[in-house]
Amino acid sequence: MTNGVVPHFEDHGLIESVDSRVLPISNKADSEIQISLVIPTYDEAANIEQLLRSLHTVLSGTGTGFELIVVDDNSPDGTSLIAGEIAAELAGIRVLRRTGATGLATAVICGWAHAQGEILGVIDGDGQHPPEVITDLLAAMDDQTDVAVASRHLGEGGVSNWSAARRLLSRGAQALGLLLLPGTVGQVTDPMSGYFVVRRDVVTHTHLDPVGYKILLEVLARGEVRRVAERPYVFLERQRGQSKVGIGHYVGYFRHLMRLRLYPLRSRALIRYLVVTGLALVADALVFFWIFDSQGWNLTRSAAIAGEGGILLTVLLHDLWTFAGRAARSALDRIRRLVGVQLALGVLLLLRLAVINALVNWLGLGPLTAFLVALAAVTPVSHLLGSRLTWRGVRS
Ligand SMILES: Nc1nc2c(ncn2[C@@H]2O[C@H](COP(=O)(O)OP(=O)(O)OP(=O)(O)O)[C@@H](O)[C@H]2O)c(=O)[nH]1
Ligand SMILES: [Mg+2]
Repeated sequence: MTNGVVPHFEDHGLIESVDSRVLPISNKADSEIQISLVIPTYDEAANIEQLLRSLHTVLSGTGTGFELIVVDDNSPDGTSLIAGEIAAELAGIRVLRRTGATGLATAVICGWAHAQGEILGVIDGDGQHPPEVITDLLAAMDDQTDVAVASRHLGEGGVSNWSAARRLLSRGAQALGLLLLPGTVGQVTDPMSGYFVVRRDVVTHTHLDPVGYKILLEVLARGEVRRVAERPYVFLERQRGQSKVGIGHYVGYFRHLMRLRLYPLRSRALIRYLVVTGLALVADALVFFWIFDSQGWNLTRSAAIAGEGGILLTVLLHDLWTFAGRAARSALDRIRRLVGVQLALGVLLLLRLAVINALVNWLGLGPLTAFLVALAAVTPVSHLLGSRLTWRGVRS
C-alpha cells in the first residue's frame, strides 16, 4: 500500500476502503507493474464485468505487467461488489471503494495515489472507450513522450451517434478552453478526453487539484509534460446504465478552466498582478481626464494616448515588480514581451476606442461617461488577457 494509508478490507475480501482526501501521488513504483489503469465508476454494475474482462485480456496479451484499479464511489447499484468478484477471479485487479467523496477527477487521482505502475492511465467504466486502444497508447509512450491521449478528433477517430447539440456543446467547450488556456488546450486535438496514459513522474512533483470531470486538462496544465502523443479512437455509445453528464459538469468545467487560468499567478504574484491592473486603470483614467478635460484634445486621441499609457505602465510594473526575479531578464526578452503585450492590448485598445465612439455617437452618452463605461467594460479584460498571452511560459 502506498502513502501510508492503511486499507480496511471489507467482508467481501478484495475491496479496499480508501480515504476520501485527495492524496499525493508518490514517486514509488513497483518494477513488476508497468501500467496502472484506473477505472472510475459510479453505478456501472451493468458494464464493469465486461470491461474488466476485455481489458484483462488485452493487457495480458501485451506481456506488460499491469494492474487495473476500479475506483468506485460506493455506488448504490453494487458496482464494487461485482468488480470485487472479478478481482477474486482474475489477477491484477484491485477495487477501491471511496465513501464520503464523489467526483470523477478526484476518483482518478485517488486511484493513481494507490497505484504502483510507472505509467498511470484512466479509462471510463461504461464501455465507451474501446479497451484495445490501450495498446496503441502504451506503444506511443516512447522515451520522449510523457502523455498519450486517445482522441476522437484525429484521423479515424470520432463519436458514434451524438446529436448535433451534443457535438456543438463539446466543440464549444473546447473552443472556450482554447481561448482561456491556449497553451494547455492547444497541445491536443481532444483535450476533453477521459482516456489517456501519463508517465508517473509527470504528476508526482505537482499537486493535482481538479474540480469536476476533466483530469487531462489538469495533467497538461500542471504536470511537467514534454511531449504528448495522440492516437485515434471512436467513442462508442453507452449501451447500459446512466450518463452522469449534466449541466453541472459544464459549470464545473468552466470553474476548472478559470482556476487553471489563474494558477501561474498564484499567491503573491496574483495580488501584485491585480494591483498593477488596478493602477493601470487609474492612471489611464487620470491621463484621459487631464488631456481631454484640461488640454481640450479630441476624444479619440485622448482615449488612445491614455490607453497606451496604461499599456506601457502595465508592462513596466509587471517586469520590475510583479514578476521580478522570475523572468529571463535579457533585453531581447523584454523587447519580445513589450511587442507581444503591445500587439495583444493594441487590438483591444482599438476596440475600446470604437466602443467609446459608438456610445457617444449612437447612444448620445457624454464623452466622460462613455470613456468610463468603455474603460470598465474592455480594459480589465484586455489587461488580464494581454499579460497572460505574453507572460505565458515565464517560469520561476
Ligand atoms: N468514481 C466515480 N466515477 C464517476 C463519477 N462520475 C462519473 N464517473 C464515471 O466516469 C466515467 C465517465 O462518466 P460518464 O457519465 O459515462 O460520462 P461520459 O462518458 O463523458 O458521458 P456519456 O457519453 O453520457 O456516458 C464512467 O465510468 C462513470 O461511471 C464519480 O463521481 N465518481
Ligand atoms: Mg460515458
